[in-house]
Amino acid sequence: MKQFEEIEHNLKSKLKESRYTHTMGVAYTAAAMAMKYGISVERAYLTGLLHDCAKNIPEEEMFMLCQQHKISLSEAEQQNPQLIHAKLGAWIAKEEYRIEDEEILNAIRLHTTGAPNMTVLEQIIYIADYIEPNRKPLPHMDKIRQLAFTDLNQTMEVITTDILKYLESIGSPIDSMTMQTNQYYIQYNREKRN
Ligand code: DGI
Ligand code: FE
Ligand code: FE
Repeated sequence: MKQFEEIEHNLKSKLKESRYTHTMGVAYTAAAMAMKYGISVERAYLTGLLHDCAKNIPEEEMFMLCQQHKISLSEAEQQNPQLIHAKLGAWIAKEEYRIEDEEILNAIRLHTTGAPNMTVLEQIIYIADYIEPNRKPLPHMDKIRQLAFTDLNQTMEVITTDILKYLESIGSPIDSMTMQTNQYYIQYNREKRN
């Protein structure tokens, strides 16, 4: 998108090529989902662009930046530094990219673990991150991609359930927020059915 050319150019220099490709995939997928769910296409695209802006910062530097700027880290984040890019990304979006829209910053902050009761934009970014066309094929991806354009709350349940299964299978530490997100959407969808 023309108005975001400068950000795109900047991200291209900061991210690995495959990460930049993924980033563009998330931006366009989020834009398409915004059309379907009736929210701002520009905001969805911009959030997609920035969601992984901290992804290729070396681990030591991530820890240093968090300490410097008093960004507190959970147990799981300390054990698994890959999780930090979400929080740190929100900080960079604000300080370096001058984003002041709190919902955009929150969508970046929550894009890895999710959270209970997310807004439509937050859900779209979380889901677009998982389904964008450049993602390597994951279990029942075709179904999830269809569901993403049918029902956001159900998609949240399916994706978080798959992620938890995967993390358990590889014995990776699970952030309590990932757990809470899954439980929230299971409960939400159950109540809606009744
Ligand atoms: O940055 P991306 O690769 O585009 O995707 P992402 O931000 O969703 O994060 C990558 C990984 O984080 C993904 O494989 C799922 C994983 N993840 C989500 N919640 C947790 C988690 N990993 C751990 N260890 N613990 C979690 O609670
Ligand atoms: Fe990410
Ligand atoms: Fe991503």
